[in-house]
Amino acid sequence: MAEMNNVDILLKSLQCHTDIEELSFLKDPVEVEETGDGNLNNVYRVLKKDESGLIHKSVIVKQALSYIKCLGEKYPLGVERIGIEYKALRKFHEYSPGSVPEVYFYDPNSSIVCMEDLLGYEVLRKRLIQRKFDLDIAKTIATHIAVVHRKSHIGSIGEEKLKELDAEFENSNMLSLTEQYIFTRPFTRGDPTNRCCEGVQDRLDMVYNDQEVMAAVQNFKKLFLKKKEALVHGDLHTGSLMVKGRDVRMIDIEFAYVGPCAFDIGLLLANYIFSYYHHMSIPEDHDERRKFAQLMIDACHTTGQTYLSYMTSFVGDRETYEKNLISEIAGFTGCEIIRRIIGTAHVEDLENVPYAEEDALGAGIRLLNAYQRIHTIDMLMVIALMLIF
Ligand code: ADP
Ligand code: SR1
Ligand code: MG
Ligand code: MG
Ligand code: MG
Repeated sequence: MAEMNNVDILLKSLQCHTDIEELSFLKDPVEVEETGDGNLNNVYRVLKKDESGLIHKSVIVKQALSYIKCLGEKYPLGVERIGIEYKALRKFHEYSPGSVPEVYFYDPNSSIVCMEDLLGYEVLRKRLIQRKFDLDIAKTIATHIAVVHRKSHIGSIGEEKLKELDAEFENSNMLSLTEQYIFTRPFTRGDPTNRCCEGVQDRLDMVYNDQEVMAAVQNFKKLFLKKKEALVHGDLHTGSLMVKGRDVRMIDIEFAYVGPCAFDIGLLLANYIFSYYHHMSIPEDHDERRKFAQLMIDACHTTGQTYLSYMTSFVGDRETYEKNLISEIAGFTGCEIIRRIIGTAHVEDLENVPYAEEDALGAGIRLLNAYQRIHTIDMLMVIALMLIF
């Protein structure tokens, strides 16, 4: 059960919005459960049960804290991000209806956003660990994000409109969080927020002594900060996707900003690759796990194919666009892989699975060494996973 004081604040805020149909049940007594499992925010389910004890009505309340939750109060973080998440939920819905939960209201005083409860949906990362996935899901995810990118792309809306979008989604706190925790601290030897398992500890020189890797990270940090291409999700890993059957929703859009499209796709591919190493590293159910690992390779191909089919129709020189995009995707994939292993924010797929982090680290290093000559998803996967035919 959540802390009383805070719950009172949340409920007070909710009481002001019972005119919204989906929130009218809040006039009656309700229960509050904490359901957040992320690195940054508190997430609550506010619910009313029926006579048989089943949830009858519910909503999700996400509350921004003024510090980085997973690191503690000594690491401040502005709460304005929750306002960005509210705007992004509305914008993503406008561009791609049904791709995100419906959002009900935003209260800047209590730093909360209230949205549809995706009850019955499961976080994709958990499903991948349980081997519950098929390529239609990969296709839907790639389509959701492609539609958002396409509808906000400089190539389709022009420079002036993109500037307006850039101002609307000015998200400097979160940009500097990503700049720090993806592109800087993990690549700084001895940074106090870094952590890694013993096996990786022995391999850290492979990152820090590799001049190409270190130069590539600088290049991708710059690209992340400077390239204004489209409205991007900004944290599109498999913990930011919820799935029920074939239905998929993107959640956790507090990092949204106008940036490079390849950043979203790079994060997504890196997280499919984590699942690949997860299953390849577990000896039990060997054949089934190998099959599932192959499905993760296919998911990366499907993502690339589906995404490109939405994007290449309006970009002019298709070949050049595609080559550049995939090279950028390779670089961002490499950065995400490495930071999840030696930075502060790890992933459940790899942690505590013997050799998974050591092996996946190699994939990140190879991608950052080779990104300039990676122009197809096929090449990206061959280099990342050292596939030999
Ligand atoms: P954080 O920014 O802290 O990572 P998230 O937005 O990712 O927070 O939410 C954390 C968790 O809360 C999710 O992994 C999911 O389990 C749950 N959650 C978030 N939004 C919803 C929603 N709309 N419906 C159901 N569960 C949700
Ligand atoms: C301190 S880094 C925390 C991480 O969690 C968020 O979900 C983002 O991925 C961020 O990089
Ligand atoms: Mg999250
Ligand atoms: Mg090298
Ligand atoms: Mg988040």
